[in-house]
Amino acid sequence: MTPTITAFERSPDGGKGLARDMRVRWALEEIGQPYDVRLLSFKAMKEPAHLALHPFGQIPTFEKGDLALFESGAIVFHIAERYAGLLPDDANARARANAWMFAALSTVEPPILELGTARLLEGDKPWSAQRMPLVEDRVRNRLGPLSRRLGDADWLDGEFSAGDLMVVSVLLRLKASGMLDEYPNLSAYVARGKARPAYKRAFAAQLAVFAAASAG
Ligand code: GTB
Repeated sequence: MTPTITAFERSPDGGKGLARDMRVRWALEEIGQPYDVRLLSFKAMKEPAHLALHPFGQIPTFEKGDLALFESGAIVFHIAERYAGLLPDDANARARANAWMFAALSTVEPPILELGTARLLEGDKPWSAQRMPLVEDRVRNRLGPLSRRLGDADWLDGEFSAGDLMVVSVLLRLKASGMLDEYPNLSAYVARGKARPAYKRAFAAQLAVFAAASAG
C-alpha cells in the first residue's frame, strides 16, 4: 500500500526544502518507497478533516492503511524502523542512530528555530540587536560539540543513517544565517547529505509542487 503524506500547497520558502515534509520525502526516497502527496492550504490545515490527523493543524502527516501519524520525527522514526535502509542492523548501532534522531530534534533544532524567530519575526524590535548575539551563541553551543564529534568523518556514526538525515535536515535551517560557514566540517557534512540522490529526488519533488502552483 502506498503511503500518503501531506505538504504545503504553496510553501512560504518557494519549495526550497525547508518545510518539514522534506524530511519525510527524503526518508521515503532513501528506502525506495513511492508515496502520494496530499497538498493543503493554510486554511485546510485548520479544518476538521486535517485536525483529525494532526491535532495542531500542521504538515507533515503520514497515512498508511489504518496508521495515521503526525510529527516529522515520529514519521521518520517509523519509516526507519519499518523498512530497511535507514538504520544499522546491529542493535547498539541502531540505538545510537536513534539517539542522533532525538538529538537533532530536541537538542540541536530548538536554538536554530529560536534564531529563525529572532531574525524573521523580531528583527525590527528595539532590543533585537542586543539579544541576537545571545541567540547566536546558543546555536554555537550546539554546533561546536557537533562539529567536534563529527571530526573528519563522513557521517556521525558509521554509515549514513536516519540520525544523519535528521541532523542534516535541522542544520539546513541555518543556511540564511551563514552560521554553518563557521564550521567547515559541518558545511561539508550538509553538502554530503544534499548530494545524496534520495535528497535530490525529494527536493525536486517538493520544488515541483511550488512550480506547478505558481504556473497555475
Ligand atoms: N514539530 C512538528 C514536526 O516536526 O512535524 C512541526 C511541524 C511544523 O512546524 N509544520 C509547519 C506547519 O505546518 C511546516 S514546517 N506550519 C503551518 C502552521 O503551523 O499553521 C515549518 C516550516 C514552514 C515554512 C518554512 N519556510 O517556508 O521556510 C520552513 C519551515
